[in-house]
Amino acid sequence: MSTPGDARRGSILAITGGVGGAKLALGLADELPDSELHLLVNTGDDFRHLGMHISPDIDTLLYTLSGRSNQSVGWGLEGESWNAMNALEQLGGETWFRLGDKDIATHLWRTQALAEGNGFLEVVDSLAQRMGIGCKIYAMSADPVRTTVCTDEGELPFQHYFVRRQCQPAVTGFRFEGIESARPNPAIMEMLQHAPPAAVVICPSNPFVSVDPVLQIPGMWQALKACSAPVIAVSPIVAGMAIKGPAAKMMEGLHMPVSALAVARYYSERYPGLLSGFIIDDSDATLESDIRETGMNVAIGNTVMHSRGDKRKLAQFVLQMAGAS
Ligand code: FO1
Repeated sequence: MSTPGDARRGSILAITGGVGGAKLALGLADELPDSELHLLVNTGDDFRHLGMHISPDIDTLLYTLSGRSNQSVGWGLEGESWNAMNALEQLGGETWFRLGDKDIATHLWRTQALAEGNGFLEVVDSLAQRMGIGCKIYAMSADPVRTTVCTDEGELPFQHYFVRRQCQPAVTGFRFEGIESARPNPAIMEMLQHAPPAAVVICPSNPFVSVDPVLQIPGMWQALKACSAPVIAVSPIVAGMAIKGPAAKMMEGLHMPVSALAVARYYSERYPGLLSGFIIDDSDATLESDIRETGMNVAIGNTVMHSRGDKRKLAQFVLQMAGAS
């Protein structure tokens, strides 16, 4: 990994969900020494499926950071074969959630490790090590939190809304089952209290189903706010559209304007005083003064990450703002 630049004063804690957040995480991994990057990941999308424990956001990060992710869809592994799914289909089994043969190995390994009594946090750590990932990946909690999407057709478990129903039902809200009793990852609380990072970055992940489950673990956002680090978010909405996934559709369902400003206001109302900086895309430059009114600094740059170079440049931009905040 490359040498750190001028703006850096220590480690970075990045909060992320799946595909969108993993892009910036990869840029940060290219920029920072392994020991200085800590990734705090949503596990609200996890579910049990076909007898296996699936952790989509953790796996998206594992595959992205180990250079093996399927670049065209963002999740799963490159060069997959689908023999198990095809055979399952012939048996009349459930195939709406596409699990490639190699991906299944990850789920089998994790499910067995958990069944043998290993803790979830240790299992995540072990998988990262086995995949040769140097930076630290922290699940938000060892306790199960499961995102449920409230829709005009009733409540749906997250993957049923997202994959099985293709985000068709209109969203009316969200519930994070189990969150009241979930304990934050103790390593993160320890870090925030005794060795705070130089900055906390909220990746351009979905605010409602990727970032909220992490921040709403009891004590989590308060500990982030109380630590000395600036907290900087990158808008997942660019020019009134979500770069990836259903964030824009969800905002419409929640009767919110679809804009980076609405995301900034959402974070500042839900987590007062947490964010000190907000990064928006060049195409949203006219929103700057309204976002500043929420009390945050605003930085404007290219936040759309197509190439590896784009990811790295956005990471540099984030680190610059972190150094300046
Ligand atoms: N997303 C899909 O849209 N369709 C799928 O069939 C699918 C399978 C899948 C398998 C393993 C995995 O780790 C992720 C998978 N995803 C799939 C992505 C996943 O549902 C979402 O990326 C996240 O949960 C949202 O962040």
